[in-house]
Amino acid sequence: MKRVFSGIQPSGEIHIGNYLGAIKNWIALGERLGKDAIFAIVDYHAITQAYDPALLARRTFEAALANIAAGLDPERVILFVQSQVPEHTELAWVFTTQTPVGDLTRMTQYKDKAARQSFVGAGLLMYPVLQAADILLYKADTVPVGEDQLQHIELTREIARRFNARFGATFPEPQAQLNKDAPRVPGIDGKAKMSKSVGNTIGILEAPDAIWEKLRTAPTDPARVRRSDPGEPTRCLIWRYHTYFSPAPLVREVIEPECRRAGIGCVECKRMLFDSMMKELGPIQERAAELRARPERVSEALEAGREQAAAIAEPVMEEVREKIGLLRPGARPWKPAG
Ligand code: AQP
Repeated sequence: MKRVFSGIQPSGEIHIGNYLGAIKNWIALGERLGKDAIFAIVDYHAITQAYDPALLARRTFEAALANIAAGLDPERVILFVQSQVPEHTELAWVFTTQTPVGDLTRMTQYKDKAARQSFVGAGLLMYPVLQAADILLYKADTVPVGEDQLQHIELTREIARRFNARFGATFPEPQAQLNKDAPRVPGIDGKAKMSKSVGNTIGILEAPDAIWEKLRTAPTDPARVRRSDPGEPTRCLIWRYHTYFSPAPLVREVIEPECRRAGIGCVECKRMLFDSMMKELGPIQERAAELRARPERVSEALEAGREQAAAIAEPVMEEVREKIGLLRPGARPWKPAG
């Protein structure tokens, strides 16, 4: 692994699915790779779905703030805003010319999101092409993501392969890297993947009262109708969340056996989960409050990140412009006769 790239959309509040599935992994990779760990708040992706322009800048800033509060150190890694490095969209255009439309219409995320929207913009279809550009612009070989993104990373590999075959070796074929403990965090509805656009999230910066209210009303094992009914933890959303936040011995030695013999009720089990969750989220929320009081720390970090990202992206884009045969400024496409 030489260089990693990953992104997060500012399409709503950063939730525990993003945190467990992606951000925790980013933090660990940042500690190992330093400035070869590159992360972007991908705002051009967020506008592929219905959004409020009055909120986008704030959400973008908040997403950066949440990542830093969660432990991503912008002095160690590169953290920046996608739209501030225009080569992302430029490379995406080049890649659209190399991507069969059929490859895009079969993407599961496109089909799911298109089914939920009354207006389906072409941007939603092109989303994975922009994602390929995000990754390949930095010649990243590793992409730490949640399971929902695996299909997109496979497409990125195909785009790299096709480009290299036509224009000469340029891009690596990147590999996805999953956080094996939480590749697909279920939503608080207990049905779909936790997703900002579905509205089934627990935000990492959400107020503790609001988090408790969501846990309190969340579904549990349907077999436990009365307090005295024994449960099967592996069927229960709350048990799954315990595996993410509670110490393994507590899950193994208390939660699982006590649920099976109806020794604890669901509300008690949810209380224990809430305590474990707040142990992890509490310090993140405190750091977020400190950053809100000194927002210049976030804007300065993003500005430094923009410069560092641009320094990598610009020469790669120039290499692409030359390889695909564009007329470069001041150049002549033939040698003078004689
Ligand atoms: N539920 C999840 N479990 C594990 N990982 C997840 N990720 C998202 N949801 C889960 C991972 O978080 C990273 C950033 O995701 P994103 O915000 O860029 O896009 P997304 O996957 O489309 O996330 P959402 O919340 O579902 O956003 P919307 O609803 O706006 O599309 C990615 O690595 C993702 O895999």
